[in-house]
Amino acid sequence: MIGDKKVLYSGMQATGTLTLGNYLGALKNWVELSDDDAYERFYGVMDLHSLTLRQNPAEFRKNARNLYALYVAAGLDPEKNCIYFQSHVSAHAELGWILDCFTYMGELNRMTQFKDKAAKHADNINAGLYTYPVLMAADILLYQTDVVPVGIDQRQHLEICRDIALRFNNIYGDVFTIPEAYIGKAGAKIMSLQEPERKMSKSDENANATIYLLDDVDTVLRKFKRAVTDSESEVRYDAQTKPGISNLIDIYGAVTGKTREETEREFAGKGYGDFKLAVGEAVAARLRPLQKRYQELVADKSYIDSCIKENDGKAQYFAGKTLRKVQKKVGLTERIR
Ligand code: AQP
Repeated sequence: MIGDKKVLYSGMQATGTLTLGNYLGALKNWVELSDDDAYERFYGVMDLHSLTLRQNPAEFRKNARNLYALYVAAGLDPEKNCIYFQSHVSAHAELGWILDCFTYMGELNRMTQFKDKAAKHADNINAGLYTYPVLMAADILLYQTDVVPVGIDQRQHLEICRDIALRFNNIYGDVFTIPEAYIGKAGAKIMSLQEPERKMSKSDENANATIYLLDDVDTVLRKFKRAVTDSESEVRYDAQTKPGISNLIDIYGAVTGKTREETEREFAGKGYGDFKLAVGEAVAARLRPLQKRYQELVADKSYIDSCIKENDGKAQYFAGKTLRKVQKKVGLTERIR
């Protein structure tokens, strides 16, 4: 809590362009909560996390700023939501180290995302990739967060964050708020359009598998047209036997607000071609205003600069408060000012 408000915290890695999965699983929910005065809201551009993969410095810097602009373009007002760069608040790295010392290797060995990413990047299995969940715990705990809106794939990381916080509190008293995950009703796990058993991912090598938020209308329609389905022709939800069509039903539902049953009724007697076109059009219509606003924002460097400056200070203030408390609790020597 901050004052009488609950704290909401989330973020995304500043790697590549966001996908429809990132949008429906996380960003859309942030926007829906962004006018709710019951919450104090912090959203990080998680650039330190991105360093677990080797980055081209110039491209990386550009991607991180573009991600900031995308948050705003999607509807997060930077005057009401503290949007900031993780690397501008040194407390993240400092608390990350302290929490490393309260996390067991046995716990980290169980993290499925580490196993997946290590398999994908066998030539660069670095220590940062391994301790990623601890830095993520620091991100969340620094702000005394109550609620973390994320997609289902982050549930395990949130569990370890809670375990670390509870362990720390058991030793030192009530230092951290114990956060809860907020997983949206629709779109919590959007699957690849080409391999619907796998989640849609920024780093998928097959561009047809992923809808990027900045894809133009024709590209969106083409990718949905090519989406892998099954040999039947009935638009019916069954994640086991019809994962491709079920994923499209979920995407359609997340964008239009329709339930699975409503979608099945709407497309009863129609073929997959009609359905894929309708999903593509609904997604493209949702992305159009976001893309227009994004283009305006990237052209307005001074506006984004002023938001960064303002919000960095706010994040540093709240994060610094928690960090000082932790440093004192563990017995680090106080600074002489
Ligand atoms: N397919 C998805 N469906 C629903 N939610 C998703 N998220 C990611 N993919 C899906 C949610 O997006 C948020 C940001 O994730 P991140 O940037 O921290 O990285 P990630 O989870 O590793 O995302 P990607 O797109 O899959 O990147 P790569 O390819 O680098 O692994 C999180 O809330 C996540 O749940």
